[in-house]
Amino acid sequence: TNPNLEWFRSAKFGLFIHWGLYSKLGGRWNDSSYYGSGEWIMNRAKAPAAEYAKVAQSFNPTGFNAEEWAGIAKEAGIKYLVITAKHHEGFSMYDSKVTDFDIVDASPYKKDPMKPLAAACRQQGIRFGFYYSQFLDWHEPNGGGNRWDFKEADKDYQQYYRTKSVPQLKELLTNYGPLDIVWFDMPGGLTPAQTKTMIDSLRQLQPNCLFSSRVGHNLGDYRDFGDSEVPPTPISGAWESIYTHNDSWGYIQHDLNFKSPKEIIHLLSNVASKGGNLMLNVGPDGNGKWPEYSIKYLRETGRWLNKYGES
Ligand code: JFZ
Repeated sequence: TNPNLEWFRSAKFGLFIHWGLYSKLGGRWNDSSYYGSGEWIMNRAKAPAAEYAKVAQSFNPTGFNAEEWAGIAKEAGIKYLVITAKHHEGFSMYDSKVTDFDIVDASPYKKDPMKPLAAACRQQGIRFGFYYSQFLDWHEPNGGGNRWDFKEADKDYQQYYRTKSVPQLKELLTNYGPLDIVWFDMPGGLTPAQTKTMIDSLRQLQPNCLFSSRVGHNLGDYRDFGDSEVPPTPISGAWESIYTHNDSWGYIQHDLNFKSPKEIIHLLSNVASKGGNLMLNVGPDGNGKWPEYSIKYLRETGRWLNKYGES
């Protein structure tokens, strides 16, 4: 068995964070409002890439406070945190030299929030990782998924991997200290052999970092179940269930359907009893603040775990 998995197998509770330009939109594009999967709004509205990119010009999350985020996670009993470095919209939430479509170059915020967040997590003893959408990228002509601006027949996926995806993954695996997880999502455009070559080159940078199963072709280190899915019986091997706190991964202003502390604890014990980890998602808003109920309910979950949990 893989010794890198040791910490993961006893972690039980992780925090997922979806944060990007969609967080600023909060489920609204022009005059339409959307419910669920707020991070998919560009696709659902078929927003032209050039129009959508303008959201960056007013994305200024001055309310972001890395110590506060890590502090709430710690209070909640969270053992690892995975945050979106780049979701399908294509916007890099960190300082990337590969593109200008990133938070430092394209937004008035001009700072890299991932640097202090990685540091604050380490300070709190919380393991840290990045979500990275390695294939879907609706901003790029050669990225996967955007067929409303770019013709499928014109796409060169290899070119996308070579010029954006792989160089960005290398940045993430180089500039943020030791990472515990790279959470890949929605594979595509590569053969098993090509995926293997990519993974091998990334593993060289950080041999101890775990890669999620959605890297594709069974080359990940642990198994992820589909969204909001818990297996019916105990499962051997390392695995994770992912759920979101309300009904969307990315922030939706009009979604207040948050799971109560009681529901979170039931979920945690259901998953833990079958040998897995629960990674619960929170969607901060465009100002960098978590929904009030996410803060409140996660803190209450932590209080319960302190009293009755084992760890
Ligand atoms: C993906 C993303 O498209 C989504 O926006 C979010 O980030 C989520 C965590 O991951 O959506 C998926 C991917 C895989 C499955 C379901 C939703 N699946 O395997 O069941």
